[in-house]
Amino acid sequence: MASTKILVPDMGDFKDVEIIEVLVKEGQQIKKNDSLITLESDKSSVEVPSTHEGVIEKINVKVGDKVNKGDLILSLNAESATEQKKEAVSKQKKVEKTEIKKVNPRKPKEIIPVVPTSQTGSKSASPKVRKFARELGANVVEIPGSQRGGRVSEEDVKNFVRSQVTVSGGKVEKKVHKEEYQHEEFGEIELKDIPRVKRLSGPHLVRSWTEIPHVTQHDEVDITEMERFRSSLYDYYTGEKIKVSPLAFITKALVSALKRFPNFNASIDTVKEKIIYKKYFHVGFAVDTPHGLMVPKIRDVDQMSIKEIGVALRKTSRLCRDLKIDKKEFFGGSMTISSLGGIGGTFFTPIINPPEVAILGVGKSFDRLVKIKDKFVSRKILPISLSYDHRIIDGAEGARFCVYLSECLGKDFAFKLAV
Ligand code: CAO
Repeated sequence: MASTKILVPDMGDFKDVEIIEVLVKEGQQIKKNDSLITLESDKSSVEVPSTHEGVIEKINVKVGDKVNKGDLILSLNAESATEQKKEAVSKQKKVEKTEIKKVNPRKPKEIIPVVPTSQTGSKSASPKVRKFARELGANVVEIPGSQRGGRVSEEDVKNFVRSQVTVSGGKVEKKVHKEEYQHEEFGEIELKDIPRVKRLSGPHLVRSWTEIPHVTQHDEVDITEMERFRSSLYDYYTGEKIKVSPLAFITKALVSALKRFPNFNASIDTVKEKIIYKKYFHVGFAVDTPHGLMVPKIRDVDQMSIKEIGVALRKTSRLCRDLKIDKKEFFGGSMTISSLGGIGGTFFTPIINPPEVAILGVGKSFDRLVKIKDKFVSRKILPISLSYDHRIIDGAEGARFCVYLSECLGKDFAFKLAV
């Protein structure tokens, strides 16, 4: 049996340094360079990495111990690591086989719908961030990281703490809601796991809703002429009707509005206190899938015809539903459209998809009798709901955006969208 001892390394001037965190457990399999403990002195805090791979047999230290160079941290068994690895690989293969059979015939790519968060127990964060989290009484493992690979930043710690507490009358209280009665006290219930896509998007939605001062403006757009044109489209050679979703026209109109109002195609850098203006037009759209809501982007929509947008919408939503979309396609958007028009309903309050600053909600169009020159005529009305970040867009600009969008989809749509 190969037992390896991991000792406290040479840390220069450090003497009697306190262990403030033990990051591993006995029986846990670790890789070379995995962090084992965090040491903290007056000057800084450092994580001590493992010099070997293996399964931890015994941990010889605990939080609060003071250590020096050469002290024993833990002992590892390198052989059982290899065995555990083999077992894990064969288990993983079995799981993959059954899951792939159930979901689709090809191995699905990693799907992260809105925000990249690590689902593993160990979280990556710098010692400085870990120290900061500890000082605020937060456990870094529970904090969703917004950086590459789910790494937790200082800003993430602040956001997490803000979302966990309420301050009233100068008193800080933890937000914990406990139901007074258990659900099963009222009848039969069934417990199910929250689907993975919903688990991942949940914290992102909470962050958006609690941190961004949302304003939602509702409007009605007269799309009679546009709808007449859309339903009259047919293939010149085959004579067959061409089906293009109203969403393709709306997307084209949105790009035109984004060009006119650059504040809507922007993001806020709260650290550097800057506004980032995007010169590209990548429109995100919410796709309802059996796995949960996904928001992929269609790139460079300004360079596409309405027909091409229609094709891209169909192709991208199919990729989402089949779990074949690439993770990167959920990032780097200008603005999002959430269309419930194919389902029903009128107005709603769409939640902004950060780092974007606005989202357009679209309801189902309906017929309405409108008085024009003393006569009642039937017109096709599209309900829209525009949510925007009030830190960067003010109400007047929101209203102007809606008016312009209405013009782009209104009776002169052909002229407006051709520009
Ligand atoms: N008014 C009236 N009819 C509309 C419409 C509207 N605003 N938008 C679409 N339709 C019609 C389409 O023309 C189509 O009619 P036909 O079958 O006669 O051609 C039908 O409704 C179905 O459209 P669709 O929804 O399948 O396709 P789409 O291109 O309009 O939308 C997509 C694509 C991916 C956005 C949609 O499938 C979807 O997933 N919508 C849900 C989005 C969602 O969940 N948003 C909420 C996010 S917040 O939780």
